[in-house]
Amino acid sequence: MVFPVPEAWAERAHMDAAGYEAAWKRVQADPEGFWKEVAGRLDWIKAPTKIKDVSYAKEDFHIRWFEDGVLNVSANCLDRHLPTRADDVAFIWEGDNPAQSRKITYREAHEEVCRMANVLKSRGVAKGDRVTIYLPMIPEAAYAMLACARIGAVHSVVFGGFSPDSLAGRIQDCDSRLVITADEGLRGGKVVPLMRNVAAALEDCPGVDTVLVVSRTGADVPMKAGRDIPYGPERAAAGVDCAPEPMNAEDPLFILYTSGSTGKPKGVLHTTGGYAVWASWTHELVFDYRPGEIYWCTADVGWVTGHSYIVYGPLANAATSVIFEGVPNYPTSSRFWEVIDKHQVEIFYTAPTALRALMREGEAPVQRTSRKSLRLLGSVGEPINPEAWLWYHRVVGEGRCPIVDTWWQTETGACLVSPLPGATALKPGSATKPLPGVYLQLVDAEGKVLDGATSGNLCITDSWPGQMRTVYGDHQRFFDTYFSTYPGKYFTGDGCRRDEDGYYWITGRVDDVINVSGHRMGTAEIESALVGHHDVAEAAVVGFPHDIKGQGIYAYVTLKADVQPTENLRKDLVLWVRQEIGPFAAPDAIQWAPGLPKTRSGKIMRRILRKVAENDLGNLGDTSTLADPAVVDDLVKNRIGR
Ligand code: 6R9
Repeated sequence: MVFPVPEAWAERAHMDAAGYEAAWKRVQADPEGFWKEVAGRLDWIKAPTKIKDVSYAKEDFHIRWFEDGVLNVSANCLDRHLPTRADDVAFIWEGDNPAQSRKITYREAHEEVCRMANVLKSRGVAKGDRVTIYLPMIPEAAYAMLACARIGAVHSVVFGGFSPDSLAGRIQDCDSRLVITADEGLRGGKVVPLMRNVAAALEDCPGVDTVLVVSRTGADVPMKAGRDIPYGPERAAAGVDCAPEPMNAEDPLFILYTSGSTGKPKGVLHTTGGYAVWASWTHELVFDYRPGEIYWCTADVGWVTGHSYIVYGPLANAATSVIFEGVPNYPTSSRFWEVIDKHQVEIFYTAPTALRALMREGEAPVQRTSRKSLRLLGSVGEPINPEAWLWYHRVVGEGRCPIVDTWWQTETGACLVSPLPGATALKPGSATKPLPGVYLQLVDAEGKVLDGATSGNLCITDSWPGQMRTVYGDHQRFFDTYFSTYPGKYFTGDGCRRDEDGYYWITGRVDDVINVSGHRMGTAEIESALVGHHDVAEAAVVGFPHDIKGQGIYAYVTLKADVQPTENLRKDLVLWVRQEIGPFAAPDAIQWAPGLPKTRSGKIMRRILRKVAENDLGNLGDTSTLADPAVVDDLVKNRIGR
């Protein structure tokens, strides 16, 4: 099934089909000239003359873009729009409670960012310092990011759903001295005890000397004298101007922690010039954005999608960007569509998991709204199944809105593979084609390059400006994780099919990363939480297909010898993981496993565990190399059916 480019889109688009072909030709013929021109979309204090300097080779590994350029990202997102667009709306904030919403102009956003930047400076934050941001979806979250960018501090936003332990680990890893949080958050009518979590986290973070506490609910939360400072009075006393710090293109902009297949989360580090160019260019191309259009990305700023497509990309393009505090099904499952009508949203960008959950409620909650303002729909975070795609297209978009299914990662900074609404015919479930200058390759397990219509592991053979530059504090881990599996290439960790038309279909992770409701998690993290419980001897976690979440979490748990498996213990373990990592990491199924299938060298055979969890029992493969093949029979017999 193919949906051709609507004529009206081809006519208005920044890049139509011919433009896409032409851009590919130019970037191949003259990459330096091409990227120099793309970089020209930003305001540079000193324009770059050195454009690209990259080697993926082990001996000479480095990635540098625009390296002699100087700019400030906050000035690009705010100051440069003031002469002509000061009264345009930068943010529309829609509260969890539908009665609360607010518009913030570029003039106001600039002032708020300057105030917060001045508060940070007055508290001793200097260029290069790390600041941890643990805020709900309120405008202050965007102000905090931009305030850091303004003074050259490196922000690390931690999603408000993370537990005190997870927060503490992230604060320690990047050595933040200052944390910005709120008294409480509000989501789906429930309170999120942010300040309480921070206080608990800081028991293990002696390096933090200052916590700025934004008032969201006004609740009376415990404040430690000398350390915890209400932001309100500081803001009121701060100056409304703060000169943006000139930053080198390769100076760090932010760190964002993400899960990998092994060990603790990695601090993905993005730098200033390349990231800003990539977020802004892709936001304009993929959403065919023009200033004045109302644009809503439903992500949380705690994830990369919120960084690139709520804050940096849209603001660099003088967009009106909606910040939504709530959830799709509160107060009712019409909420998304009501917000679209209320603010006349034209471009709407969300995750397949939300669509699948809303689909389950039927068409009525959608049909009672108008949605006439919508022109373009987007999807991100996980593969979108054709059924959900078609529902999104037919019911939400009433058949008139193209869908951009955007594939990318925290590591890639912003979109790499996506349709362009005026250029690309759509196939439901396919992220379609790479953006100009993104060189995809499929390889087999041995690294052999696969041509034509085929399936394989997705690699990228050359750099793009928005590529991450290092794992904070562990450059070796950066190389080992992404560039050592297939030497000379960036390995994405995703499996992918390419069809006869050269369209790409991402099939999901091929490593031990699972994607649960668009939340990316390492199975190792959940295992280590489980093993931290005093009754657990060993645990292995795998994903299984889940109708709404995309993937669910299936945990095999071996208890200590003297512990009885009970229903209470099962509940206790679910609660334990929620507390250790966050509610989104709670296992969907826990199977008591007297033994785990291991090779004679002691390696857990996850392939078998995955098959059992998927109920693909006819297909367990060779179990003869197991130390004790009998454990498999027990696993199959006691499998949790869902
Ligand atoms: C932006 C973001 C990255 C992983 C990625 C892939 C999956 C994201 C997708 C998609 C299929 C899409 N993913 N977008 N899979 N189609 N359109 O989600 O970043 O949280 O780092 O996750 O998400 O598996 O490798 P991140």
